[in-house]
Amino acid sequence: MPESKMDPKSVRGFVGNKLSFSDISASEALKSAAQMDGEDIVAIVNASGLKGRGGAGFPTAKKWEYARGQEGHPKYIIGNADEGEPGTFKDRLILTDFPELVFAGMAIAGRAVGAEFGILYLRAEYGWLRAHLETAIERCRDEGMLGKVIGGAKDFSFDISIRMGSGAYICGEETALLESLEGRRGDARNRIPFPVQAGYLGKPTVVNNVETLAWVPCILLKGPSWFASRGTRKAPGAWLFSVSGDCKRPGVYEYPFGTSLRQILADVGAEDAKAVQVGGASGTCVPPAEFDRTLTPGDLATGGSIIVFGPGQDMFAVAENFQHFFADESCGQCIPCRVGNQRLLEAIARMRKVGLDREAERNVRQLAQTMSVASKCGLGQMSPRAFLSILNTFAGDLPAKHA
Ligand code: L3W
Ligand code: SF4
Repeated sequence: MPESKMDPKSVRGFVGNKLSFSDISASEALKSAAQMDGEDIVAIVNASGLKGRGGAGFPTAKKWEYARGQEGHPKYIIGNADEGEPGTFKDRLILTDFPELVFAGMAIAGRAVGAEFGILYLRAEYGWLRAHLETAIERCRDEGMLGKVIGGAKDFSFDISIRMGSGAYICGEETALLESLEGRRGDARNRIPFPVQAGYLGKPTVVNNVETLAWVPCILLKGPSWFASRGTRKAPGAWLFSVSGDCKRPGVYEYPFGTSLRQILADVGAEDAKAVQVGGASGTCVPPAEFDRTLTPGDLATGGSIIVFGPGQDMFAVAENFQHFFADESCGQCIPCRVGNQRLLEAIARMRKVGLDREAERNVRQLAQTMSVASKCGLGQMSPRAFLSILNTFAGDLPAKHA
């Protein structure tokens, strides 16, 4: 079927449990934001403890506070919908089922920092969602949720346009995304300056993940203590997880931070898992002895994705598959990532043929270490992680070393 004809609702996938978003009215949240000034909004988001859901967990209120304090104008709010981490599809569900919450979150962020214009940067592979999202934007304009007078407040103006991604994983990294938005190749920029200081067109810019934005109207309506009452002290709130792989009930699930991996595996029908990849290809591969670990930044950091590997899986085939992805997606700008990912791929392929000896293991660990410290952006820094965690636990999946 041509992509333009795909019905978002029919490909949205299975929702495993009740999502908090389903009870929230974006319009009511905007009316409530219209009664507040930017400082009040930042204070409420700060009290909730909301942290970024794009993978790094940076405090949302702090980012907004920085942007609010900048002199430059105009300011911009970017919704990062370039969801490209393998095994991750929770933002797609949010865009399908709750687009108004994302747009309301962007408008509220705009009121908080003093921005009147937002851009949703939509993953190229989600092009079939564009018409659905444009219709939702039109509906928001018609209902006074976007435009010149939002929630009845004459000083609350915000509008959004959609821009398509470039089909490259690196463009999910915020500075590469900005390059791409400005019409250049999606190469990561050096930070400092951070986007809040000099982002889109050199102006103060907040880049937030889709899910982060969707939580904002929930926090405004239900209160920061409602949000913080779930999760842990250090990681308040809940997160949406994309669960895929060898399990009976793959789909999107909402869990508070601090939920154990074992609990999730029971819910999705994967008690016999051989391993679980937490955080997509850039994440960590967890063996059964560690299934009591919890999904929380201090323990298992997660980009919202869980891939289950059943008893029959060869974990080095998995590592090779992830490595192919990184070698392919490296933007090529810096040597540790460009060359390192290719070398790592060759090393894994060789190990799968001839096994592993001490020298090969030492070399490959050194290479991985260099890549994680010397690569310019998250892609190169994180890319050896899955392989290393597989090497630490599943070396038994390799053939015995030949002389
Ligand atoms: C102002 C400071 N802002 C940090 C901001 C920064 C960014 C956020 C996190 O992502 C993970 C990795 C990738 N003043 C600031 C400041 N910020 N210090 O906080 O920054 P950071 O450096 O902790 O992490 P990072 O390098 O941005 C690392 C993954 O993010 N990644 C994300 C992709 C996300 C999507 C998506 O949301 N659709 O694709 C890409 O590399 O895997 O795990 O905003 O500016 N002093
Ligand atoms: Fe490009 Fe990789 Fe360097 Fe990032 S780490 S700038 S993706 S080559």
